Amino acid sequence: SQQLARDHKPYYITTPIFYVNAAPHVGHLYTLVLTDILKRWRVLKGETALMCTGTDEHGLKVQRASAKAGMDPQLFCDQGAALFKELAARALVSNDHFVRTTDADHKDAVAYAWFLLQEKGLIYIKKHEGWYSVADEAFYPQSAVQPHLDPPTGRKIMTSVETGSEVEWASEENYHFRLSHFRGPLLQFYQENPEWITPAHRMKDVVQAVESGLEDLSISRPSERLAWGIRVPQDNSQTIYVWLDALMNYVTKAGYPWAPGRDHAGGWPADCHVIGKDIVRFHCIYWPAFLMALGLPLPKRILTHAHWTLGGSKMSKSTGRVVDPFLALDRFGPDVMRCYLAHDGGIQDDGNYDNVQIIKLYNNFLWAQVGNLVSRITRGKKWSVRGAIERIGPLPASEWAEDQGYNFYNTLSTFPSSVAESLDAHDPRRAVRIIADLIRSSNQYVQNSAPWKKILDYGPGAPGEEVDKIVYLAAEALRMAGILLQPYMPNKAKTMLDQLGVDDARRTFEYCAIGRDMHYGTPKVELGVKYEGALFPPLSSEE
Ligand code: ME8
Repeated sequence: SQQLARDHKPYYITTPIFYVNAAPHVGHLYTLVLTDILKRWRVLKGETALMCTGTDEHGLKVQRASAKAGMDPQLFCDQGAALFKELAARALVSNDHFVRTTDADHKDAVAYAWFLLQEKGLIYIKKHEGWYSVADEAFYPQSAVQPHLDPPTGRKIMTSVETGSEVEWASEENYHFRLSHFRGPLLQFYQENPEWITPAHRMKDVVQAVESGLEDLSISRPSERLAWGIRVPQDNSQTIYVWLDALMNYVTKAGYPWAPGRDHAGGWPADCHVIGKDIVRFHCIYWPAFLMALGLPLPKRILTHAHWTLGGSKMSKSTGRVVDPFLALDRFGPDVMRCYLAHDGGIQDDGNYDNVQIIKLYNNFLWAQVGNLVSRITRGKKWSVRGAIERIGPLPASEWAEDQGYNFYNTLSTFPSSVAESLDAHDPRRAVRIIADLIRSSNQYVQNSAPWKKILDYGPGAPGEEVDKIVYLAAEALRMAGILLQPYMPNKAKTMLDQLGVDDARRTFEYCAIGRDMHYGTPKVELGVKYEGALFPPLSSEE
């Protein structure tokens, strides 16, 4: 099995680790859900997949938040981490790891990396002067800041041009990383891997930033300013920069520093880092440079998504314009929320969060389309899915050529591969829209072929071949859509497949083709499994 672990690296996907300075909001939930959908997609395809999420607990931002709360920083972080853990669980996120930067194994990994960078002569001490943003936990050069009048207080402050957050002047001695050494190797890497960043247009800004020159990076702060963090090994007067500390989380749970021969077992290199577009610089410039410096392979893909806005401006903890994800999960349930976030959330462009749109998606798609088709097909009194399968069996494509269902048959046969293509291209939004379209076409097909008008009474449950064929195709559409909806709505898709009587062992992507499963059709309810009402009951009038 050790040989196996070496040869078959598991698929490894990550979210950013979230700051614990404030409670989670819907933006964090979105990243968690996107990442989980992509992980579950790999599992659906029969791969071994690992997902890591967690919390970023060090740095000035958290230090100040805990002081403001009048709490011991570790207790403050314990509370924050518990909230993010709970969020993941409530949203049915199947993360395998939850990494905290205050974990002992993480601190060891960071200390080891520091030691290695020092050994390689890539760290040196120098006086640093510049602007620091606590909100962004980043240094900015003079050219990247501007004066700003803070309207609520009337104070004149300096802010970052890029993010608008306040910066403060820092003049201190600290350790620097020779980031400038990596300009050439980074540019070469981008050139050889033009699809490394998804969507592709975000690659351009990165290349431009690196081309315009890279300054060495300050990677520590004096401990009297930043006490809450990992101390520089053998120099207690300095604390490691929170982003160097945080980025290392991705290798910590993959087992870094790994024993020789065990490097693949934990999943490194990551197959995909999912991040928001706000932290591209850290993941697409600093992180690959650190990894090159450490002699580690680079992640294979950085999926950068756009933001959720609320009434037009970015949902963000620092502005307080946020939607509480726990309330949203309570109100709509995890499956509906996951579906909404994937369907309306932006990868390319920002999406605006709106309860009215959630209700529309529910009414127009989940209730009117999915729920309706499931109940039409599985609860039809004059036919049965099982009966249709038994009587007509796996009809080859040629059998449909003369049939009115021919077009729909063709749509249905190409549908799984187009969903797969989108998910392989890290586009859960496009994939769920393809599934929604297919369900709509299925309802249309049933509506147009009106099986209820074609019933020939051949005795109980034998409505005639024409009806059997319609029921069979519609059931196949539901079965395949149900299989593909599992990454999006794990619980609802399960109920849907239960209602169709699909065997638990036949719910992987392998079975997602017409005629691949001839065993289903006896709803589990007939086997004694009870349901609580409809799959998607109508919303109460209040909604
Ligand atoms: O940046 N819309 O943590 P963070 C969509 N600790 N996604 C959003 C969002 C919004 N309005 N707001 C936040 C950090 N996010 C660092 C990361 S990783 C080594 C360290 C999501 O708590 C998005 O994924 O500020 C964004 O990148 C992340 O939350 C930032 O979370």
